Amino acid sequence: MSVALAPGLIHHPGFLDAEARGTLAGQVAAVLAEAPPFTPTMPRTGKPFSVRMSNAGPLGWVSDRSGYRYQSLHPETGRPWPPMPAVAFTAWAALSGYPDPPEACLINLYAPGTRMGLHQDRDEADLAAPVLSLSLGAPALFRYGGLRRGDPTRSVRLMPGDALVIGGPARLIHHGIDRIFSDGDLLSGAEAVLPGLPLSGRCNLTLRRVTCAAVA
Ligand code: MD6
Ligand code: FE
Repeated sequence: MSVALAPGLIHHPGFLDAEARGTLAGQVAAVLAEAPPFTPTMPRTGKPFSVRMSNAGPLGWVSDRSGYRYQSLHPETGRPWPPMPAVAFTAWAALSGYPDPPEACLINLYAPGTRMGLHQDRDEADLAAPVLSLSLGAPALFRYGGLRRGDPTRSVRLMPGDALVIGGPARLIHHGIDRIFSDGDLLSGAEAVLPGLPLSGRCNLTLRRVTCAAVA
């Protein structure tokens, strides 16, 4: 079952069942053991994000005083990012509608009370590919708007196991996370603690194509 929230913005509630969520959580824990979460900082100001991050796959998204970019090495360990979780890779094949495999898997870790401000994902050279998001752990309130920052917004609750595809005419919409629901919120299906991960709260994976395929 899937729901078009807007043209190009497709929500797949419960895409990962409990078994797949458990497998993915274990695969994410293995990535984090090799590529520990880091705290990105804002370009120019150096203000820390409240969300911690890591990456898997050939390229990882990082942010520091010099800007946002993709790079092949962890900013603190200097080692390559680990391979992408297999469950995430399979989800891309099923949902992206894109012929080539993802190049980057950004892992966002939200402790209770953290949020992510309204932003666009536009650091990728290939905007023909969608971004695929997979959610684990605590539910979150996802806000989405339009191509202009001031456009009206709506919100949808992302539950553990939900997939969200942002592509086509929605590829550059503004979006963010307003709220992580905690233990006290008593939502059915909530998993307040992520098994195997060094954090309670929420984990979101976003899979992306970064580079444009070479023109033959
Ligand atoms: C999050 N997601 O769900 C933040 N970006 O934690 C994103 O920023 C996002 O869900 C691009 C495409 C899908 C997303
Ligand atoms: Fe985003």
